[in-house]
Amino acid sequence: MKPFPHYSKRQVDELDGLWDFAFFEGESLLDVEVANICFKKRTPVPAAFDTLPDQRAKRGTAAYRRILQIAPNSRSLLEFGAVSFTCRILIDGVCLKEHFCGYSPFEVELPVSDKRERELIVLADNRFDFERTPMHEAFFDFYQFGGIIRQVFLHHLPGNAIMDVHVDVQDLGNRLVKVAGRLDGQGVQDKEITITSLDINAESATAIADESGCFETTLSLGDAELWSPDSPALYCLHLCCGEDDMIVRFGFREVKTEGCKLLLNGEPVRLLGYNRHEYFPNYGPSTPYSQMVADIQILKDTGCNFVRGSHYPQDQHFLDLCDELGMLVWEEALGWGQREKQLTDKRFQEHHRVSLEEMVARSYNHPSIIIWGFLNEASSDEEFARPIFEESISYLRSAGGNRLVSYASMFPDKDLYFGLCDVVSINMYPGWYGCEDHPDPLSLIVPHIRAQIEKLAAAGLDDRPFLISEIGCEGLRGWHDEQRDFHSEEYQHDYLKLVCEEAVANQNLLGVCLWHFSDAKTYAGGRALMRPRAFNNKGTFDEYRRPKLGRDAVRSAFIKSQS
Ligand code: ADA
Repeated sequence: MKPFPHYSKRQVDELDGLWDFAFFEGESLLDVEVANICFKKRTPVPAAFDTLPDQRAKRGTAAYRRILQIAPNSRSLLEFGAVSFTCRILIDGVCLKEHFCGYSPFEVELPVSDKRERELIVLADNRFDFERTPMHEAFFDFYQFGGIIRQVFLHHLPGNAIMDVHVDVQDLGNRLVKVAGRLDGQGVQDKEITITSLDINAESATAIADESGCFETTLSLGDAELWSPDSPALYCLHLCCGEDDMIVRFGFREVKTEGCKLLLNGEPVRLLGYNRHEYFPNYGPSTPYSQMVADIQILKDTGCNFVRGSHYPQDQHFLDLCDELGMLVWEEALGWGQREKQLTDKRFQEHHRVSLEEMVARSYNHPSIIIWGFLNEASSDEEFARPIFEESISYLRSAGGNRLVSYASMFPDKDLYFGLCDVVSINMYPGWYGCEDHPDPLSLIVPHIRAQIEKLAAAGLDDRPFLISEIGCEGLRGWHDEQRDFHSEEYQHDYLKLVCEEAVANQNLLGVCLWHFSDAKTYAGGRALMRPRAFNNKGTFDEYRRPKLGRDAVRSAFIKSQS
């Protein structure tokens, strides 16, 4: 199944299935001699190769091969959902692309050939190597898997192909949308693109491509309903030009801030939800589609309207589901705790910039995404971070459509860039980290939240919404303790109860995004010292989505706030 956009004329092949495979343990993709690879094995795509028994937990370079059937002398393009960490894409032995962020979607156009059979080789290297892949670091508090972790599609393109279509709501009241895109190919100037609604009986619009192929027009869909979590109305537009077409899906909604409130379609909304890692046992980051649906059902059942895709761009299937089932989303680029070494490194800066562009390009039309984020818990308290923070914020503002911009900070008292954001977002762990000698750590939580609100007001930052972007504590499922001590389900229950009741009652908060939805695998070896089972156990659900005691506390606070 293909996530949106869809096509009815253009042929798009799903390349799911068994690919030829070889694995070079410990080796960099630079050291693998492609011409000499002996593809003795077969492996499934999509999947993280290091979740499979043959390579479980190994690091090195995986080589994948697949023969593509493409009509001779015709255009074609490969769409990759994500290849982790760093990869090379080769066609008929020639490297067409190197890609450096393991969670970002990207595309590669193939050179035209008179051959029908084309050999695709993908090299995916999951070793940590700052010099080559500075976006991925071993210190991130989540296990980073390798391989072709999301779906791959082969687009058979006509001479002129419709690309990069963005739909923007221009006038919510009149249900007016602007549709912009690009016709790619030779002699595109003056070509007509017709745009028709597939759901609403409205007049089609026509756009004319300029000399660079760009086109833009507006369309009014008079009877359309608004999109919201409670009523996630979606509409499809069919763009046609000659032999090519594209079906884009969008929703009518508007997000903005007014003082410390967030308004969705003019109505204030509180954000109540979870941070979620894309992780399920045995599949790692390649969560099955049905599990994504289950996760959204669980989130809704717990009274949530909001999910933060921590800490990387989400699978397009998950975002499609959030659009369809009605879940507000914070979508962020890959980042975790980067410091001076990374933030001032030219390669890191370049890869980060590309990953923001890839995220925005691919996720633009999802009405569910209301916040763009980036660089979770990076050094936002330091001047050396100014260029990357300023550039990222200004890029997301100008290119990101109708969305708010934020980042999750761990330096609330010294943060330098809050003033540039639409929403101030703070990760905090009162009553968990740093309270070793306190007799009653739970008593720290509510005062800490309230003090934070006062500090933001004193700094003049109460003119915009304040979101608790992370808060939580560990609870080991099945570990019960009469003393309700650390790591027990009881302590986690009491913790979440205090947090959620405060979050729904305190009018100075935009809401809370709990850390986190379900337990997820993290550091291996010695780095797992503070992480029993080598998992981040702060999930309200364990890795199989079995609820812990805290679920009821969250649910009753969140659901009460809806009534
Ligand atoms: C941070 C970080 C999370 C997780 C959390 C924790 O806030 O953003 O990814 O590591 O801490 O569990 O300590």
